[in-house]
Amino acid sequence: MAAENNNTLEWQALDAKHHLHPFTDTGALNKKGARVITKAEGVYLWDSEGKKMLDGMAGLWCVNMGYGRQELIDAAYEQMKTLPFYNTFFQTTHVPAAKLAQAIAEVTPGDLNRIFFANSGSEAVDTIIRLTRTYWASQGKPYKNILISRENAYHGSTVGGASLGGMSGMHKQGIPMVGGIEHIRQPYWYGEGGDMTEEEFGLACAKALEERILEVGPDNVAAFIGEPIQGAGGVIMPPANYWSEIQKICKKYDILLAADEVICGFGRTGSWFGSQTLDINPDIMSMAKGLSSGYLPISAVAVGDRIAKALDTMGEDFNHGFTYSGHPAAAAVALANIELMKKENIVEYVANDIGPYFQEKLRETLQDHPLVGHINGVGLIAGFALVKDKATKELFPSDIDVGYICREHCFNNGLIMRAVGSRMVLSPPLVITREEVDELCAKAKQCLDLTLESVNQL
Ligand code: PXG
Repeated sequence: MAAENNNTLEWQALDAKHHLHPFTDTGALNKKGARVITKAEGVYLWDSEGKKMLDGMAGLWCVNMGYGRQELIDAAYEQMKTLPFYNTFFQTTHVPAAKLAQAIAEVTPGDLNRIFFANSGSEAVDTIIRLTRTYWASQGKPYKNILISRENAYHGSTVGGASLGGMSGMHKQGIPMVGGIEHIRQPYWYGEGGDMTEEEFGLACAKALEERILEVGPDNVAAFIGEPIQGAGGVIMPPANYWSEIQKICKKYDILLAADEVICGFGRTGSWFGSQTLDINPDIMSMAKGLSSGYLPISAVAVGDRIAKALDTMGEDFNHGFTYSGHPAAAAVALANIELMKKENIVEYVANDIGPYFQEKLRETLQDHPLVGHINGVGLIAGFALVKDKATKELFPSDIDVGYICREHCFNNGLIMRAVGSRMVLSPPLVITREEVDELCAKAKQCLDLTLESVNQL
């Protein structure tokens, strides 16, 4: 990168010297220099070289209302002037936390009306681990403490979240992980369905839950947890019958159902929560990211009557919480974000207008591309595999990192599209317009062409 009239090289040098990045091979990054992002507006980002990029990932699946929203900026400023911090321990509350809890309860499905605050998706997931185990202990069943999750699930990066998630690369670096966690197969039909129909595969994946429950003993299983649609795993849409089967099994063995809505929540799928789009009735739900459109860190866990009543009657403290649980400035921003979503009817816009437009345009532009396997998604979340052979679904050999090649072409041509192995994923801000969707799809097509050229030259 040439940097004659700005400070890119200086910033990159500082970064290389002192900043350790998440999920990064630091040695490789520092040889190259990190891309320095300096400003953002609407659905666009700019780097320190003045390069403009369409942000097809809404930051990291979170800037749902887009960049530069004055309402959110003002909410943080005003709250910081009035009360920048107070805690919610020791029988204390403050107005933003109380109001935000109510606002969340109003949009969550079913009886999920009681809200616990944390600061990140990972902390919310850790809270689910502790809450579900505490629930069963309060019912006189402390042994009912196993959580069942799925391979290739992402539930965060704390020790609890990484253990619960099903990412083998993360488990490898955290041994020994938290105990009492089991993983079953993921419902990835395109990649793992073999000769089965989608329906048969959906049944088989749900059956895997029942088999595991019986293996470890139903009396030992506290909860099953899943993302309604797996996000970081590559946007894996489960077969249509999957969740209804999973719910039947949870009911049959009296196992709590936890939905991790950190990515699917707050309009992403065309409902307030992915659970509503996929017809899931969870007992407990984690949320983060879109809750504040990423402007400030905040997350929450919503619980239904069953768990709430147990906490109310436990007769002792639930010994869990964070200094910044319900942080006033973050809560004020999240509250303003929910108000803004309502004022702009953003959930309806995703459900009835821009979501269907995006899904259709994506298929129209990319489905016939020689590299593109089946495209899946709903609302403003989508993903597709990059394949060597469309007919056989054959993938590229592991020494060709086709996802990385594609991502680099995207960066260089003004589009942020994330690679998950050989799957490409998209999750643009919910405020994206039709013209911007057209631009996103045209750029994606151009970058797939460049990727094909690159792999053909290898
Ligand atoms: N649950 C789910 C479903 C998530 O997607 C978390 C929990 C953890 O949230 P925090 O706020 O602790 O990061 C997530 C986060 C990626 C990527 O590369 C995805 C996430 C985080 C970082 C990177 O796709 N999802």
